[in-house]
Amino acid sequence: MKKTFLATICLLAGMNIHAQQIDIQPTPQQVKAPTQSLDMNGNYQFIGTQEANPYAVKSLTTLLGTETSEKKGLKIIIGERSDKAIKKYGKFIPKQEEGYFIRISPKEIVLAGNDERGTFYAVQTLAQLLEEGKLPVTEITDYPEIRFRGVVEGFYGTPWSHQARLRHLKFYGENKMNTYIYGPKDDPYHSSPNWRLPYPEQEAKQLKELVNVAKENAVDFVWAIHPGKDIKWNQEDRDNLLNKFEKMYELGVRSFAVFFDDISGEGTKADKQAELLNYIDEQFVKVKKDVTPLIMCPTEYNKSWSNVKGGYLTTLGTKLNPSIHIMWTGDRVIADMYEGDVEKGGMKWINNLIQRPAYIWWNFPVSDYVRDHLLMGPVYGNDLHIANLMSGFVTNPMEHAESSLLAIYGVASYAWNPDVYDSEKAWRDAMKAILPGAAKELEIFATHNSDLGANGHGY
Ligand code: LTM
Repeated sequence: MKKTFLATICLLAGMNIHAQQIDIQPTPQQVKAPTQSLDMNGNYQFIGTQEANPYAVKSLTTLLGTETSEKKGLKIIIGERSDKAIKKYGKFIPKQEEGYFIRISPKEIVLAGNDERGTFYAVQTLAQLLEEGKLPVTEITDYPEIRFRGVVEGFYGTPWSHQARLRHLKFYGENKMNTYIYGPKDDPYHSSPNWRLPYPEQEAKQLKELVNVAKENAVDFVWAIHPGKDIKWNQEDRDNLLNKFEKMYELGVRSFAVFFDDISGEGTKADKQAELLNYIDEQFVKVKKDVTPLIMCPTEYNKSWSNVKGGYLTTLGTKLNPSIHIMWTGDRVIADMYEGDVEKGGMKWINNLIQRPAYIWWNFPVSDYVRDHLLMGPVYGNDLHIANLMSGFVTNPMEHAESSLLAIYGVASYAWNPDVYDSEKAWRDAMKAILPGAAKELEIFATHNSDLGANGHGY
């Protein structure tokens, strides 16, 4: 009798007693087990869309269509903590940057971000929850463990095509990655000989489009320069560097990096590098106000290439302004991260020297040192409990953009919620997400393209 009564109520409210299973990528921090699901019948009234992050609203209307009626239909409330529409849900929203709260009930759907990115991510989660016109009745509280998560296009070889980059930026947004660092070694305008020159018109136009698409997908487009092969430590080259940054700023870039990896000679001097970076920080980043903190890649970017007695890393640690991030690839060029200790190695070793949490440049699945192999195996090897020891985690991919998506999916999953990261599951889920019509075939292909073979880095 009770069951029939409940079923009738549920039917009237558009609910089903059978709940969907919740399987979200990356795994959220907290999910209330759903007991029912809700039929999305297409009648909605949107509340808060005027104030909410416009890219989150756009993503919501792409998913559900536009509002059907102002006063009727299921209420969908969207916005940030400070918005009028969201105020009363404030106590449920996590305080972490990019965090969000979702409530799905027969009365209303709430998509509440702690900030603009949080709202965007709430919509990405909603998109994954919606299956065959149904949503689970649930509540989700979520936020990332690692502040900066993404990709550094930093390999040797053919830089990715414009189309590939556009596809990637959308993929990063969907998978809650917030960073794309542009630094292909073989772009002559990123590195020598042309780092001092502005991009030709066609390339500049494409970069501008990438910046805009990154913005739409909640991704910081970080433009990196690699000047160390022939930089002169004089005012002329300081001006050259700032002029180039100004040109990139005009294209819309608001995040910058300076790489000093893989160079020799004059350019490798730590005190000169620190002086230049601090100069850019004070004359450009702080003056502009809307530019994010600088990221730098040191010359001694891994332990095996570091000479502690020579003082390179200590100099950076003491001299570089504290807001500047320092990248690190681990104990070797190609390595996995672990806690370690101040004496022997690992995260604690490097953080102690540079006096800040390292920003990890993870050299997987980059294949520029094993060019006859594709690296499509699962993402594993990094410690699951060291999120607090790093400021960012970005993966250096293969020059093959599409084939790199498998690993990038795994990194997105790891960097959002490493404590519960499941390497094999992320790998299989990635195949379903990337090639839904041929996931089995992709698994066979990827299984046979997982081994690096013998390589100089011993990875
Ligand atoms: O890893 C760093 C910081 N720099 C270079 C990368 O450009 C390159 O892709 C990787 C892998 O070969 N190794 C490097 O030394």
